[in-house]
Amino acid sequence: MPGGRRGIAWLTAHPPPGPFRREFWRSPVRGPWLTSVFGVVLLVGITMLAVTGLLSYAAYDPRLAGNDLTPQKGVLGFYLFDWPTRPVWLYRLSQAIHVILGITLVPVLLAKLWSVIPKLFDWPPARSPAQALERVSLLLLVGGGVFEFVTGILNIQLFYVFPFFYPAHLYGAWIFLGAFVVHVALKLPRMISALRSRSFRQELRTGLAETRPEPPDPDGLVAVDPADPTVSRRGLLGFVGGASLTLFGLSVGQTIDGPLRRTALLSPHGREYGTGPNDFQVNKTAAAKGITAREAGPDWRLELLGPQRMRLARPDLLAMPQYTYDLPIACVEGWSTLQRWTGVRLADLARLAGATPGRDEVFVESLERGGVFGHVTLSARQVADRASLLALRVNGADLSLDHGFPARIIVPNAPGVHNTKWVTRLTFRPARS
Ligand SMILES: Nc1nc2c(c(=O)[nH]1)N[C@H]1C(S)=C(S)[C@@H](COP(=O)(O)O)O[C@H]1N2
Ligand SMILES: [Mo]
Repeated sequence: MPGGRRGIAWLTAHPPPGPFRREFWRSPVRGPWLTSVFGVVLLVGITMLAVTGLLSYAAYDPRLAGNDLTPQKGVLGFYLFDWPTRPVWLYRLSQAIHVILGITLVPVLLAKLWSVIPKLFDWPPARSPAQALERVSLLLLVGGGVFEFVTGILNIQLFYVFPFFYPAHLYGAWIFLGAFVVHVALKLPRMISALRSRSFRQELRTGLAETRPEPPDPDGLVAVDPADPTVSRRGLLGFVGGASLTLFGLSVGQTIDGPLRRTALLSPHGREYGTGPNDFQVNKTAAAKGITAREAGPDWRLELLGPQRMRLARPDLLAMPQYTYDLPIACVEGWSTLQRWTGVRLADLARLAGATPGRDEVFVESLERGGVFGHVTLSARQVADRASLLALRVNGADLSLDHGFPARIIVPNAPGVHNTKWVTRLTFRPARS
């Protein structure tokens, strides 16, 4: 085998058999226009996934002690800000978009990968340093993208059995986004010209019999020896769009209260949550967390720590002014529900402990020992909001044990995981910033 430039020429002329030969890829619909249609959908969709994903990370406010599920995040936290409590539906909407759009885009992602698969078998593997670099960046792009979709979907399907989900999904996101930005910058002009090369509406009017390959392209997506079409571009777009719509239809119900919720067949959670006013989605049951009716019974006390210390029984809390608000529980997994909560204001409890609402944050601890969900720090702003409650009742009834009896946190616009159940201690302390 000759070396140097002649070697590359020789390699180019002698690809191994199978997918490394351009004649292997014969689909007559593969081409820059088709790839660009999937590409533009992913460009918009993945941008929305990135924004909502980073917002979700901000909503966790990992700067507050104990909230950081991604230790050593370092510079990745550069953009964090004091997460607001209003509008109360913001996290619910943003996380629903993140999860449901992510599920909906899966067919588009697969179609896009299918449409460019000949590039995976480019031969020779590295023609020049520049081309080698581009291929490595594509590896990060495809690998990172697939990794983000797979970890995200595993998490919502399997709850948190995947212990390093948060750091993996966060670090993966930044690697993927880096490759994504480079890829978009490199390909945007080509995408635009490819989209202009054919009329979308015309394509939707073109049936199988009139389907012809796109003209040969420098990227080598178009087949050199196309087979007879077995599907039109319209048919393929319809199939991918239909698959996306189906996934959307089977998952969007998890954000809707009422009978439509039953349409969320892709939601893996059980559908028996409780009875009467407490009949709504449970994240982790008391049994799953080892919370017994006894420790949540009459001997339960709420410990308040601050400049003052005190212990309150549930009747003491019920004797305080009670407030009722309609607030959502919006889980990072994408499901959400709006319920009517009644309880005491965190600001009132702060004053009882001698703390100052608006200045002091609170560290919340649950009867649940260990794990990442048994405690949370709520910011001074969250403590001060008039709708931030230590809830005792829901929809006019006592909380069920599964929903956090005797008392749980409900904070407007907070991620579900910050609405700690089975609260046993509140420690008010000055916020650091
Ligand atoms: N102590 C404790 N509180 C918790 C959890 C938990 O596992 N343990 N799960 C959290 C999560 S992830 C969510 S989404 C909400 C769900 O509340 P629900 O089960 O009452 O619907 O509770 C939060 N509070
Ligand atoms: Mo959650």
